[in-house]
Amino acid sequence: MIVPMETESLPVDRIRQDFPILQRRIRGHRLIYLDSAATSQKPESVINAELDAYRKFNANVHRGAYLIAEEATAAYEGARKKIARFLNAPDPSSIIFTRGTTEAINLVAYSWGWSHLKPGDQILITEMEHHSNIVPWQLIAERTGASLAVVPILDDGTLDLEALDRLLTERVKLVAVTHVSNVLGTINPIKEICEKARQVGATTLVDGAQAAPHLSVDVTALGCDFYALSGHKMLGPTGSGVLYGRKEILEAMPPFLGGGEMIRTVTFEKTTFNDVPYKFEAGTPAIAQAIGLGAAVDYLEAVGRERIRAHEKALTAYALTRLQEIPELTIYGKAPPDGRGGVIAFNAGDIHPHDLATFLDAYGICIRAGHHCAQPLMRRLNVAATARISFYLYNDEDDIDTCTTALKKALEFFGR
Ligand code: C6P
Repeated sequence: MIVPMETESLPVDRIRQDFPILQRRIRGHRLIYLDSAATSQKPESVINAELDAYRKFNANVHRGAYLIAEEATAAYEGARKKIARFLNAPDPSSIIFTRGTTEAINLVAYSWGWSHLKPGDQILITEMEHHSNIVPWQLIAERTGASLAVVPILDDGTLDLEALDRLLTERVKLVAVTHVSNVLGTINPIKEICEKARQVGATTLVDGAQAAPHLSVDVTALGCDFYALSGHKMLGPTGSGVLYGRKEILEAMPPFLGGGEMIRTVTFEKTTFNDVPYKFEAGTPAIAQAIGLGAAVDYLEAVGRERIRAHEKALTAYALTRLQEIPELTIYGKAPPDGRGGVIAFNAGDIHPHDLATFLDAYGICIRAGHHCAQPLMRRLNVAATARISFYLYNDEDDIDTCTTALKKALEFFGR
């Protein structure tokens, strides 16, 4: 890993050398990856950590009575400790490995939601949620008789906090809110929302899919009950993710999936369950992926999360300035760079975002186009889809310049 610590600014050229895929050329062009909100690229150290898990100590965890099984268990549990430290969770046992944010939220919905919600209760979400933080709650509401209430957004793409105050009544048993919007980039005031939720006795779940990779997340300071994240968006392998839960709440929750590992004793009459976090990790977990995620945490910490955040904030400000040079573009979300993550969604007149993405692909530029799994938000913005660029520690102003130039060419090409 080549990450000098002596400079304040990120040495992007050197960081790029750690990412094998960024050495690729696409149709004769340097690969410019502007879709990290969908999934991030992986540094060599993460790829090697996962490979090593298979090459050197591949065995099941918590079971084997031989050396490589002990090594696999130590590496897997070591990754859990790293993530607990990364999130400032009080205890590694409050960290549950999942396949990603979606599975983490579903775990809470089916375990906590199903056992706690009843007719008349409300689940408060927001208009900017990803489908992962909408659909599981709808499914649980149907089963329990609870209902969904939705905090609207304002025209600038921030949450309507006055509406939140009005909606946050004693009927609300759960507030489930995204930390950073995957479309608008808005960073929500999670600490304040959790504080307000606590005052009415509501439990809180934060969808951290777009926040944990980019911000210094401290679950203790935020005061949330649950925090969900996706490892693959923070340099880790696909199939890795985390649910942080406050230990007292996790201990009181019924299991989600049943099977091996999550039990203490099983008879045909009755099963008793393992301690947390194992109670929620039924079956053989994604061992190599969790170990890879531990290596991703090492990498992010070596670079420094404050530095990454400062870099992305500056890059977002620069990108907004460059994109605003193109009068045909409509940019969605007007939070200032201080209050937004490195995500910019836009449309170029009536050019379909998929056409735009295909045009940019010819220049080796990867952007996302579509509804971004946020159809209710698309409806609020009055669009079917948008184009979206998103940044990470391996992007720089050159990427933005090349993308801006290609967008201008696209407008010419499509005759706008
Ligand atoms: N958003 C995007 O391109 P999974 O798929 O479980 O790793 O993450 C789901 C998820 C949950 N919440 C938010 C805020 C997200 O952005 C995502 C994933 C990707 O925006 C894929 S749709």
